[in-house]
Amino acid sequence: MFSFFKKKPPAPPASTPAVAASTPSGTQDARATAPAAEEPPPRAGWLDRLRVGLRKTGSSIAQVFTGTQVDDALYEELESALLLADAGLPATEALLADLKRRVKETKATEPMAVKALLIDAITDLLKPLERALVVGEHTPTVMMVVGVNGAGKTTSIGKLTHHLAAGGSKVLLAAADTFRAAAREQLSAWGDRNRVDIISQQGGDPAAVSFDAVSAGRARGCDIVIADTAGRLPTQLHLMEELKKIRRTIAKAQADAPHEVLLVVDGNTGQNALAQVKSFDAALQLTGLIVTKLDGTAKGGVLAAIARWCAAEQRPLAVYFIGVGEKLEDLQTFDAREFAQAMVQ
Ligand SMILES: Nc1nc2c(ncn2[C@@H]2O[C@H](COP(=O)(O)OP(=O)(O)OP(=O)(O)O)[C@@H](O)[C@H]2O)c(=O)[nH]1
Ligand SMILES: [Mg+2]
Repeated sequence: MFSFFKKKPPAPPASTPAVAASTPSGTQDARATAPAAEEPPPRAGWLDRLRVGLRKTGSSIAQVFTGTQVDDALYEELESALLLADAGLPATEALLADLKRRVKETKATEPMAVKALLIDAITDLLKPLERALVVGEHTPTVMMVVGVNGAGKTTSIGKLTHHLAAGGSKVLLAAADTFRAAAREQLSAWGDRNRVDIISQQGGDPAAVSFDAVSAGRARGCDIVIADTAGRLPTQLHLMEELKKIRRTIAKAQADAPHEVLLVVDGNTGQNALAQVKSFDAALQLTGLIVTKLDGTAKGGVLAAIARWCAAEQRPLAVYFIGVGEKLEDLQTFDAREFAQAMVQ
């Protein structure tokens, strides 16, 4: 069973080996050490929504296995279905090679058996992305949330804040999208729903707001500070430069922060999502992702593309959460096998 996030005590002094935040969250050991992890939200309804969301991809991949033969035609159809699902060429090629190896090893001859092996192959590809968000190691844990306009940053922060507050964490939000009044109001609305404080400043400098929020978070003994940033700026300003400045300024308020730089990507944007991962990572050294809108027309394969890129580039990014709707409970932890099953159906 999944915890929504993992609570850890503060990191031990430098002399003892630190319990790495990168400890694989999937291990029993790691999960067992989460003392006050919140009761996880029900997953069944969520999985159905993900299945429905990915149905287009799922049914077209499932279609490949409805025949009676495992032959070249089947592999060709699968290649097309994966490419259509936004998996991209490198991930598609890697999955096909891995699948053929598994088929050979198990001597599978039935298409349905090959379909099960494909689920295994996709699961293994996606597994490195599956990691719980760690909170509690730093006081406060500082997160910076970035992403293009409309990706779902503010909504995801609202949902995440709800879960963190419900789990007993004291959260402070920084409205670092200072250019639009609506952005502050939107974040405030989520803040009110969750009874958390917000630092905002109309028309102020986003980096200054972030600095104030981290300083206030330290002074007030907050567990978590989350900075919501803009996805688009007035044209004369360069988004990446502004975000880099926020990152640098946060580090001035707390030396080891931000502890998490989360990119929110819209699951419907296909291969463009991978392009966003690359450019935001190059500018900001991401730690993880939240993939939203997987309840819509998303095809899901882009997670395979991202996983493949992370492996090739040795960038151990996590997919901490996925969004499957607009309601509070529609943010869920990412489970590689569940996702692979929903993709293939
Ligand atoms: N269906 C669905 N809609 C979502 C999801 N996440 C966010 N949205 C919707 O996407 C729209 C944009 O979300 P925001 O949270 O405002 O996006 P943002 O990244 O903060 O946008 P900017 O601040 O303009 O850069 C809103 O209408 C949200 O309700 C999701 O998982 N599923
Ligand atoms: Mg926003």
